[in-house]
Formats: sequence, structure tokens, C-alpha cells
Amino acid sequence: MEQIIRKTEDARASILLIYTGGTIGMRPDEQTGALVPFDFHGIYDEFPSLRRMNVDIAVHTMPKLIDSSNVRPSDWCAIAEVIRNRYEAYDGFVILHGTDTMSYTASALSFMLENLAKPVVFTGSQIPIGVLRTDGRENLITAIEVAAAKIGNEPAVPEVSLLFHSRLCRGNRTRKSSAEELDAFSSPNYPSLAEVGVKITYNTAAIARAEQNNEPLRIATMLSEGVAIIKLFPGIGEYTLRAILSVEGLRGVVLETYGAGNAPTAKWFLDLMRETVERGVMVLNVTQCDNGKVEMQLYETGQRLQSVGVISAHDMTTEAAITKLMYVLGKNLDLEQSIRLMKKPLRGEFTL
Ligand code: ASN
Repeated sequence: MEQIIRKTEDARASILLIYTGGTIGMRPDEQTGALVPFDFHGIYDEFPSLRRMNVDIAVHTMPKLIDSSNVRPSDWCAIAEVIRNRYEAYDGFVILHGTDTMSYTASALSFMLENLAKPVVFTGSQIPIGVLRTDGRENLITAIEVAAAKIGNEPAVPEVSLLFHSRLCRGNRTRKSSAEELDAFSSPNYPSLAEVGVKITYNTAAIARAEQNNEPLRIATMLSEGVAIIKLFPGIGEYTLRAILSVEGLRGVVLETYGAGNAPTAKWFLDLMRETVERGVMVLNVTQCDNGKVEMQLYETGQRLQSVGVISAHDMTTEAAITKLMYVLGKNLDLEQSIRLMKKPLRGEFTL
């Protein structure tokens, strides 16, 4: 862990706040008490202390504010476009998003923003920003501070991250793990990028370095819809599984297996998996466990899956696995190249 060396005393940082919806943006209406969207353009009036930060904040409100349960890949593309179109003008980006699907969006954006060299920090809240006991205020202010932070002349966290409660995590390593606690997100298989206490302490060894290739930011907005997540359970039926796997247009499946990547060894099951893989569908093995990784060679039950061509997702979350499949398949490469991309960490989404 290393304490940050900053600050931009001479050069103010400029941050674009992109507001997409979710609980963080809600406040009770003074007359009716019903929750209505907060206008972040009034952010300095609401939080005068922001003026004391050495940061200029601009606000971009997405045209339609949504509860994040309604988010779709087209929304991910719209966010990516806002970042691409304003990339040169800002030092960093903060995305205010509903918590329910924030890990999916952060994972998707981590793949879609190619050659990213600036901070993109997701945050939200469990309690609306207009409610006295809100967690949104701290999350918002800390996310802005992280997006503006520099180590020397370089951005401290030049990757897609997620700030919640007292932790900054790599976006594609997170999942929403509590529906009630204020500490709602976890990063089961990767250390925090920063711990937020009296100070923000950055874990520089865990933070991705921006590629030094000087390539401009590119956004990948072709995302495949031909994907599915299947969670195994004892008693899963052959006909149900066959029906899902034979659906027209299916190109990739995230198979949530048991423990270290184990699945039934019943003949019908393995035959079905083999047929699916032979049809050119990529099947990715993700564990149902909260933490740990897939190691298909450990047990016979995993070895059988490996032998029919199922690909290990190692310690990837389901959220990262499904969005990576959408991204890789969206490139329309040949199957071999797609498999190669799936087997390689592209944005630190798994550890080999
Ligand atoms: N339903 C809300 C959302 O995801 C939950 C929240 O933001 N806390 O948009």
C-alpha cells in the first residue's frame, strides 16, 4: 500500500460526472415525499464543500434516467460514447449508476473502452442522496477525488473501477453482494485498489498501468446478444437444458458450476455439452462459489467438462464472464480467435 503523492495544487483536475439514474440520484419531493430525481447540475449548491476540492466538475445527465434493473447494452454503448466524445476534455470520469446492475455495467465498460488511460469510476448508493443518512454523499465525493487523483503526473487509477463505502475495486472484479448493507459490493478474488479511511490509501501494485502505446481511446459498441447464463443445480432436467442450448442464435454460455468447476458426469449431460461445443458455442465454466477459482483438472467431474471443450473462466465473476462473452463475440472473429481472447485476461478480469 502506498499513500498518494498529489495534489494538483497548480493544475486543477476536470471531472465529468455522468448521471445515469439509480437510488443515488433520488431525493424526496418536498410536497409529496415521493422520491424524484435529483438535479446534479446543482451539485455545488447542495454540497458546497466540493468547492474546496481542487476539481472542476461538469455534469452530463443521460437523456433517460433509469433504475439500473432496466439497463441494456444500448445504455452501455451510450455511456461509452459520452466518454469517447469528451475524452480529451476531462482528466477523469465518474459514473453515477444504480447499484443493482452496477457490476455488469462496470465489467462491460472495462472491455468496451479500449486503450483507456484515464480513470472511470463507478459509484452509487443504497440510500437516496436527498435522505439525511445517505451513503451517496461520501461515495460521490470520494469517487470524484479518486477520478482526479494523480501520482506524479499520471492518473492514480487509469482503469474502470468501482467505489463503494470504504473500498475502491477493479470494476470487472466486483459483484453486488448485499441488498441491505451500506458495504454492498465485494471483490472476491482481487484486492482493493484503494482503501478509504481518514486517508485514501492506494494499492499501487494492484492498479493496472495504462498502456504506453499512445493509441487513441476506441470504443467497442458491437455486443453480441446470443449469450446465456445457466446455473447448475442438482436435478437440472435434460429437456430444459437441451431447450436452452438449442435456442437459435446462441453463441456463448456462462455455465455456473459447483466448487472448483465441477458438474455431473451423467452421459446425457456430457453429450449435450459436447454437442453444444461442437456446434461452435463457447461454453465458459464459472464457479457458483463466492470466491475461489475453477480448476477443472482437480476432480474427474471437472476433467470430463474440460475434455468436451468447456473453457475455464478461472476466478472470473459471472458479471465479467457474460459481458466479456458479449464483447468478444461482438467482434465477429473466427471461433479460434474468440476462444484465444476468452482464455487471456484482457483487462485484469481474471488471474491465471
Ligand atoms: N434499484 C436501484 C438501482 O439499481 C438500487 C440502488 O441504486 N440502490 O437502480
